[in-house]
Amino acid sequence: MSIPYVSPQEFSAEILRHLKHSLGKDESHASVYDWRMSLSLALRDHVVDPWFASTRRTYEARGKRVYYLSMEFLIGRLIEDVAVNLGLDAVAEEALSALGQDYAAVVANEPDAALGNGGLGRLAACFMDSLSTLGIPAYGYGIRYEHGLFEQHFEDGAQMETAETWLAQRHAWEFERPEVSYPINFGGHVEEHEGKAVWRAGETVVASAYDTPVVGWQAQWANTLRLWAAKSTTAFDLDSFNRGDYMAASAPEALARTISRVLYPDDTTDTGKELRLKQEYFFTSASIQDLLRRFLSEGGDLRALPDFVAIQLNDTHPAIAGPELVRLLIDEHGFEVSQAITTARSCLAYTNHTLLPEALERWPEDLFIRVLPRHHRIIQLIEAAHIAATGSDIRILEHGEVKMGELAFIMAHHVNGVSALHSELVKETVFADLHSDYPGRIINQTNGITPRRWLYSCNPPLRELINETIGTTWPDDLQQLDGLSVHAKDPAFLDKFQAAKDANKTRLSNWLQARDGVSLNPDAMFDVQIKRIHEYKRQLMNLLETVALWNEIRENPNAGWTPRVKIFGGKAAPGYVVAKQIIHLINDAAKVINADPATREYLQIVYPENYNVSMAEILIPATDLSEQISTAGKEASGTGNMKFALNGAPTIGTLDGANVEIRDCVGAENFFLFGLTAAEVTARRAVPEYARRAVEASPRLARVLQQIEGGVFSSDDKTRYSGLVQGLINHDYFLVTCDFDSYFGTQRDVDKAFADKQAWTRMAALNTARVGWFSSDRTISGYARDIWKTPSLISARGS
Ligand code: 26Q
Repeated sequence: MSIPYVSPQEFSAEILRHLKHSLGKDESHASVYDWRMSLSLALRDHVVDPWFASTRRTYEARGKRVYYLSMEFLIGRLIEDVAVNLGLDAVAEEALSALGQDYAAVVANEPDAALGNGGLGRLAACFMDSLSTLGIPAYGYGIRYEHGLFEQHFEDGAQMETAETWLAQRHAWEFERPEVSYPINFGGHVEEHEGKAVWRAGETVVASAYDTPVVGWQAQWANTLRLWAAKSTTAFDLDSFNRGDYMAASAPEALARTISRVLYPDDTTDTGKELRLKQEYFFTSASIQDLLRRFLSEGGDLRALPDFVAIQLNDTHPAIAGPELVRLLIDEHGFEVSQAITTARSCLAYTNHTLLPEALERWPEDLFIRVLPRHHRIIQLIEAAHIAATGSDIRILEHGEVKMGELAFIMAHHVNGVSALHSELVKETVFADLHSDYPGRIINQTNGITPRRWLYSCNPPLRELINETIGTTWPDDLQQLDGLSVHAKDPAFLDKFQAAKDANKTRLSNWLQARDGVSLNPDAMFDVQIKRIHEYKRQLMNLLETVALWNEIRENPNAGWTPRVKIFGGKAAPGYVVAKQIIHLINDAAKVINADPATREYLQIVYPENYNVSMAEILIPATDLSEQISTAGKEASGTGNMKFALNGAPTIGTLDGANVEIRDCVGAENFFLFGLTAAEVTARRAVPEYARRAVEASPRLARVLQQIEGGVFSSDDKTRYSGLVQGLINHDYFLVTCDFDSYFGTQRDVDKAFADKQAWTRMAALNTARVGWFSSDRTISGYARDIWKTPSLISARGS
């Protein structure tokens, strides 16, 4: 499959045809929305042929398909993504300009598809891109949330949340499939008839499919992202309506729809919520029913299912897939229990994304029995088989809870961590016992990012420089960036590299000026920390360092300070009180520090509201310094860290997650390392009063804490932060106090390094050159090779 050439003139005509026939508008009355929809539909037309061809080829190959089950797909915008993969990016821009439209404005009109919280959801989106680029037959399965992640704004510095409404406008990329639907049962009870279990459900909703084609690089392949929406089984109740009871008439529909209404905004666990469990079962059951229907319709024998079906569980959220598949094999297809369990396990693999023990999903057993009585019984059978096979002490059902991590592990043929360090810690900590029960089951697949979105399309100046330096075939073979290394000695190349960075900094400054009326000093170092707000990610430590720096600049204004803009971005879970205090404190500190004439030249704090994927695409290319400062052992991998390095921003960071591997690739001399190691963190926690001692040992830190506690940044409410500060001194589980001095000192090394312009640019360029390994194409090749055993169906790529 190759992409047929389309001229800008032809493409203009296609856009106009959609404007007229799909939008019902003529040119003189068209709004930006109308142009955006017409452009999207014109692009979508070009995806259909590669999509059909891929489906046909998959069918003819009679091979294995991958099913990626994820509660989250954090997609962002799609216009540029699709245009770039179709090779129509320049054509689309020219076509719209010829129609008198501002291409950038039309692209920016698209709302982000924010069907995810953060790293896990964005990883799923990058994986979909790579699966298509590599030509691996795959379906992504998830939920078509009516409301994605909430929108954030600040009121007097405090986070406020409002509902996100991406579906208020038509979604241009999807195809509704009303004919593809499945009943999903909940509740009721289980009856036994002659040794056969029959589940009499209490309630049934319908899962209805919406398909979005996902086209890969150069349109060589396209897979499907199938998202499920919940609908009612009962038709509209006309009797109630005729009686005038309008509420009752629409009640069943409203009740059913709540299941796919909103994404849970917590990115650890928000335990015990019945609706969350229903969401998990809803999309998992629909997906399993769908893949079984496809398999059987192709004439498959279910005993051979594992040769044709690879199901990947994105964390434990779809862990009910194990019991659901076992249930269907036993209750509907006559399998014996042990045969059903073995078959299901051979299909399933599980990716773990967290070590925080409190973040492992557990459900109260009584709630679980109420919602999924048949599955509870199946889990007992799975647990019994596990104990019989291993003699293990580990239980799935324990202390009145259903432990989803243990369930996912026991029902998977492989379990993987997401960075080298994380996978080792998975073996040593959360799953140590299961690791010895099932040696060899845990493996590593270090995360990656798609270079199409995270370099090619978000960073045009650097993309063009790379094209002219090493040619244009790097986007699906990112290790080619290595070819830039030799140029990192060439002052002319470095000048161009710096010019690209400066252009991106200007673009960011203009965007911020237009959006928020904020001006940035373009000569300052742009120091960026963007990610969900979490205590373990330590935005608070970054803020403490900022205040300490402010103090020192005030005391010694003529010491030749390196100007910095500290940029923060990210949302806190609405119920996470400490994270919200941290946001408030950053905004309060920004107000005071930004208003200080004595330091204004050297230090500025910026916290744009509502950080999302589209904002990341503007911030990352403009970044000079990447903040990856989590407590060692807590960040499973990180993927933002990879995006920054790829776009030429050196990291200041701890030995945590994929930072370790990034540092190995870029070289220790091109990475600003500080802080305790994971082993030292564990040891330090055993020291009594470690936080208090650390504060006493650091006058610089003690002073900052006194200022915050004393109300220097909260003159309207002097005690606002006393709880936050006392929490640090008395508990500080994430060792902010212990790493503070090391962090502050390393930041001063960064200041010095940044002052030597050419040396800095060289370091930045070497970061870009040496992180090609972090392409999600490499990650997906690893999953395909080690877990799924699926070949590429693109002839040129056979893996
Ligand atoms: C679970 C139950 C109930 C409610 C919410 C949740 C929930 C939702 C989202 C739990 C976790 C998440 C998301 C976790 C996440 O994004 N983890 C990140 O995954 C990345 C991809 O592997 C890693 O790079 C990050 O290190 C990890 O934090």
